[in-house]
This record gives sequence, structure tokens and C-alpha cells, in this order.
Amino acid sequence: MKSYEVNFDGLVGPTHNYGGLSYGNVASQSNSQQSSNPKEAALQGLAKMKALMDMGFQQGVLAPQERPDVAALRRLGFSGTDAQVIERAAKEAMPLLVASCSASSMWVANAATVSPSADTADGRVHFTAANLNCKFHRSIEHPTTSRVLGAMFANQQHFAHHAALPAVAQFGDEGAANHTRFCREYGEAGVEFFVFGRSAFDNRFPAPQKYPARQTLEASQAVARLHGLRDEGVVYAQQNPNVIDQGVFHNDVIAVGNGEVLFYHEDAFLETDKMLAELQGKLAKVGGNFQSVCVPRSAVTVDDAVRSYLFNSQLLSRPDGSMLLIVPQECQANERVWAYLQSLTSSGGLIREVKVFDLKQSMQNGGGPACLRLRVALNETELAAVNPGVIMTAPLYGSLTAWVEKHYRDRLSETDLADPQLLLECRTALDELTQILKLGAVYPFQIN
Ligand code: SUG
Repeated sequence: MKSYEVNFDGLVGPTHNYGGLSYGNVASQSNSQQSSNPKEAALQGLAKMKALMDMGFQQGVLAPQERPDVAALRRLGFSGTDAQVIERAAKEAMPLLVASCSASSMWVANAATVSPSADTADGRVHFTAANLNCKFHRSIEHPTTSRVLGAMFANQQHFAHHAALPAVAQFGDEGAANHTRFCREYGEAGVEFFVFGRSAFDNRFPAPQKYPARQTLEASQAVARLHGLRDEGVVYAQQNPNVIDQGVFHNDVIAVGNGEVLFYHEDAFLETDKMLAELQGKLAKVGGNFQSVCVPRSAVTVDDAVRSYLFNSQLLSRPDGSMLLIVPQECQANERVWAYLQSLTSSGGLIREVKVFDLKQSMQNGGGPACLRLRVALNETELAAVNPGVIMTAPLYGSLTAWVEKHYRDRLSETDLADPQLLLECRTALDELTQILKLGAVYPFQIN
């Protein structure tokens, strides 16, 4: 049976703004308070989805969330009508209003961890929504994420959904941003690679000194148990705490993998040789031939990687078996990174082509091409069981573009977030979106 990696991209929500909310994420910190352009952000994301679809890849779309999250503000003690809740939060606690307005759900690599059916004990595709509990503005995403994923992958014969892990730091879980799967074919059993930043209960693992390590070993282990993965099909590795302290807040800022290939920076991991040997050995047991491409620090520094987001690229398999790298334009702007990419694609290796995308609006918050997509490996039968409303087609691209043009502002600054009109605009837009994507009622304002 045929199988595919389907990229579900997060549609940027109408409140996209630069709140400076993510300590440890250099771009989010340095662009704090700049005014944003939500319309441009959404159109940039849609252009990437359309381009991949046009190249023949399977592409889907994941809906944004209801923002401002009035319910979250109510839980923090703001009361009255929705407009009063927003007005009071703006007056008394602007940072909380800003957090409740974040469009951060666009970075759907953090939405969930997904294990394909070939890897799981019950032969279903498993999803665990990420608790994202390192940052308040992201910790409020998972209930809606679960409802949206439930509406997209509703067929219980093929899809199993798990609620987010307990929302405490010990089980900090950032979803697929720290999860990679290696396999020969998408429909065959593979090796799931979980990268953690620290251990909550075992102090033998060194932790970063400056910035938070968002993903714990214990969270990754819990996800592997929930999904029913075999020990032989799992490898855990620790991210180098020094790179976390340099702004590598997820593994997908320093490594990317696909098929049998891991593309990574020399400084990405601790105990790299041991880890590579384990990946090689476990992939060989399921018939795969693990290959790694190490980018040396002499060619690209960690700082280059953080600024250019070289590793936050999408590594895609083409029908002839070669690979294509989708990179943000910041890679072209960095001389060393661009020179490295030229030598990589001309070296006769597996990665043959680089395609550059303008994702500046998202990049300025630390979200590159890979952050914007959630990968779901599906066989033909499973793909046919996905809600067809969320699979990208030329007509859907047309409808979503028109929807963005109609509802989105082209400028948003912090003071605009206090405008109760913004809430109404967002709800009107999202109500229409659930009809376009055939999701049913998934947002709090539609349910309560
Ligand atoms: O969680 N930025 C996101 C970026 C997530 C990128 N995802 C992956 N690497 N997979 C984050 O730090 C910034 C929001 C702001 O500052 O307004 C933010 O949430």
C-alpha cells in the first residue's frame, strides 16, 4: 500500500503579533513590541503550502485558535462581559492580555507528537497534544488543539488521541519539535527519535544554565508509552545544554530528519556517536540504512544556525529518492550558511536541491518552515479517512486566501490587542473558517 508524509501547516491566526513572550527564543525576544502584519504572515504561510502542493507533496492545513483567549483571562480573575475582560486585562495586566492574544498555535510542530500506525502496538496513528507548559501563552493551546485534531482525524478505527501530559514542568512537552522519525518507507515500521533538554527526576543529565530546557526525558518517555512504541523502535538523546543556552530552544532549531537521513549540527547533541550508533542499529533491524549529514561548526556556527534557521528546514523526499530542503530566506542572507548549502547540494549526496521561502513574519517570532508544519505519516487508507476539508487543494487555497484578505488586518501593535473589536473580528473569521475546513464546532465561542 502507498504511504505518505503529509505536512499539515498551521494557518497563521488573525492576532499574529510580536509579544516578546518566549524567553530563550532569540527572535521572539529581539522583535518584541514591533508591529506585525497578520495578513502578510498568513499569506506567506499559505504560499508555502501551495508551493509544496504544486510540487506534488501531500499538504494539509491546521486551523488557528480563538484569540484573545477570554476564557484564559477569566481563569485569571478578570470578569464582566468579554469586552470588559479585555479592557480590565489591558489596564491591569497587559502582559497577560498579550499572552492571551498570541497566535503561537501557528507553530504546529509543537501541537502534538504523532506516531504512524506502523510503529504503534494497536496499529492506529497516535496523537498526543503537547502541554507546552513552559510558556503561559502556549500552555493554553492544547484543549483547542485536541478538538481540532479530533475533528481532522476523527475516524477511531485509524486514529487515537491522547490528552496532553500533566501540565507541570517535570512533564514539559513541546510535541514534534523534539521528535523525528526515521524509516525506509513511511508505511513501514521505523525508529522514533526523541530529543530532550533535561531530565526532571535524574540529575545525572546536565541542564542548561541560562535558558529553559522545554522538553523533559520523562515527557518523551510518557508519549512513547502512550503510543505503544516498541523499545526497539525508540531512541532517546539529550540535546546539548550549551546550545539551548545559545538560543536553540527546540531540537528542530539544530537538526532535522526524514526517511533514513539525519541532518544535524556538530554541536546539537550530547554523546553523539553513541546516539548515531543506536539509530543506525535500530533502523537496520527494520531494514533501513541510517545516514547522517553533520554540519561542522567550522562551516556554520551555532549562532549562524540560530539566526538563519538552517535546521528548521523541511527535508522532503522526492520520487527519485533524492531529497529537497525547504529553507527560510534568512539562510540565503547568511553568507556562511548559503555557501554551505551550495556545497551540500553540489556534493553528489542525497540532498540535491534547496528551495527558499519568505516566512519573515513567522521567523521574527522564531518560527521557520519546520515549525509551521506537523508531519503525519499515513498510508492510503488512513489518508482517505482524514477529514477531506483540511487537505490542501487549489480551490481550498483560493478560499483561504480570500478568507485572509477579507478578515485580517495588515498591521497590529500592542495597543490594538486591547480593542474589543478585534475579538469580534476574530470570532467572525474563525466561524467562517470552520465552515471552509468542515471542522464543526471546535472553538470555545462555538461550544459554550
Ligand atoms: O514557542 N514563538 C514560538 C516559536 C515556536 C517555534 N517552534 C519550533 N521550533 N518548533 C515559541 O517560542 C513567540 C511569541 C511572541 O513572542 O509573541 C513564540 O511563541
